[in-house]
Amino acid sequence: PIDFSGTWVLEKNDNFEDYMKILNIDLVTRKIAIHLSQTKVIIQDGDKLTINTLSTFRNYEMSLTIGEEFDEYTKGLDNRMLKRSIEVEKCSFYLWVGARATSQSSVLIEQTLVSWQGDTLVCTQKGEKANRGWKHWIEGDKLHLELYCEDVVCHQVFRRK
Ligand code: RET
Repeated sequence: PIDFSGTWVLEKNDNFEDYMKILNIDLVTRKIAIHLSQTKVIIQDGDKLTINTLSTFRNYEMSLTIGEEFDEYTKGLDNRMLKRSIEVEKCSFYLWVGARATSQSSVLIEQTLVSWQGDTLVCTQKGEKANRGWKHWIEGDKLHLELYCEDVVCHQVFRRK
């Protein structure tokens, strides 16, 4: 399969505001996040994938195995908890407390799966929000990321650093 590894700098970010809104991200965070320069650092090693979304304000890191369902806790984004099985069960108490500390609402359980669809990496985030997920693909020398939730689509384009 295609190798997404590398450092990628955001150069286009269509509809990010609506995407954050549909995830119920608060106004202050949205106002900051919309102007951020974002850099994705991707390490792809066989079916292991680490995706780091870096900014001067906050980072978001995700480590996963392609084809294996896992819990995702979207800490610092919409703070939804995406339930994982065995491994994370051990520290689920801490995740739980962390989630409660940052959010007044109850903790929501979602499950995330990333898999290949041809040369596109497709992620589904099952949980409270319908039709939530993202897709990564490469076109020419650009990395594309489509983030979607319900009827909102955000399209990001990155160039290699
Ligand atoms: C930032 C800054 C703080 C506020 C928000 C952010 C959004 C991050 C997102 C990351 C998505 C990452 C994915 C990676 C897959 O390749 C930039 C951390 C809301 C939406 C889907």
